[in-house]
Amino acid sequence: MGTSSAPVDPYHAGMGRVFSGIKPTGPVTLGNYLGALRTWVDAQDADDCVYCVVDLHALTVPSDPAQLRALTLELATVLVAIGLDPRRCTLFVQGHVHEHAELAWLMECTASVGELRRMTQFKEKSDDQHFVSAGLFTYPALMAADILLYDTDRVPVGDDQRQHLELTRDLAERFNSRFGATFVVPEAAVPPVAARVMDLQDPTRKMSKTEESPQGVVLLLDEPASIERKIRRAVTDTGTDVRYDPVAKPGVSNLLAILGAATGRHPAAVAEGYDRYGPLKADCAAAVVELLRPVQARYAELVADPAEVTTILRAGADKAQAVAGPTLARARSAVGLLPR
Ligand code: ATP
Ligand code: LTN
Repeated sequence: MGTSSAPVDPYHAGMGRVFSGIKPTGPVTLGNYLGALRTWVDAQDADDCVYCVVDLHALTVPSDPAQLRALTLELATVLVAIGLDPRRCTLFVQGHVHEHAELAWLMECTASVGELRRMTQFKEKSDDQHFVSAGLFTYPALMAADILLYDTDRVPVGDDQRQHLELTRDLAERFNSRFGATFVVPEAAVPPVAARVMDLQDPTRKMSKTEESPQGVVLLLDEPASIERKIRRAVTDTGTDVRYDPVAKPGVSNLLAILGAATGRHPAAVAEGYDRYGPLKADCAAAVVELLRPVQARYAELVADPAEVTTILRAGADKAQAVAGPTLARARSAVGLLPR
């Protein structure tokens, strides 16, 4: 349970609350799956989980309306295909629950320009762009709102989101100390293995769904032959020895981390079984293909009947709003907004 004495909503009683989100900015990658989504599925058994397709976040970078709609539905379908079960979690689209945008404003007024400027994701995504939206800059305030609306204890994310989680905690604590206990202060939950899956063509860069590097990025819905080809052609390092050393051997270590995550072993232990790159690549490709096979089969069933996912999202938005509404009301009242 959370660390503050904020009131707890009825869905939450007796269980920890888990919340996380993913942007509909492109096709889901193996990095998204191993670093975050797989842990979302596992958390459903023990905790009260709320998961969100964060479409408002996707608007922070230039996006095409028809494509955004299609990607949002496709992403929700993938989330059901990986095993998010609407009977055991709440799955919804951020833009369906207006409380997110509204609490984001209170968070923007809690955050300082200085702390937003220090966010490395903002620096990376704004570098070399001719148009940088104000939304890209205030993005972490919206992310904080997403999390705080649900009295969240734990946020399963990849390693790249640690800094945003630290900021979320700072904002919650600052708000609570200024206005009285309102929010639960959440913690990041980053997996021990594959928290940062790297690009197969440039293992010094994070594998990312918006990267223009099709050969370096394994997509969840890639055909088996394509997965095998991408992994076989992965850039490896000088020398021929196989050992887990992300600094000296980033390419090989990335493959060891992927194979380890796919087979439930530590990458250093995986390395002991190999003395050449070829067999490591072959086993890594085979393990990824097997890992994704059931997800792809379920996805094929679900796309045949899009109404099923739409229905899940509608019910999810209702459930989410039943929690978010009272939290927003608490925050509005705490800062002194006059009731209507
Ligand atoms: P974009 O390229 O648009 O920034 P992204 O894939 O980096 O997209 P999200 O879609 O919002 O970002 O990420 C969803 C989750 O996947 C987050 O928890 C993030 O930390 C995790 N994640 C993203 N990329 C990786 C990666 N390469 N390795 C591990 N986890 C990742
Ligand atoms: N900022 C995250 C996506 C995101 C998120 C969230 C993650 C938006 N809101 C709430 C966890 C909880 C990203 O860029 N990957």
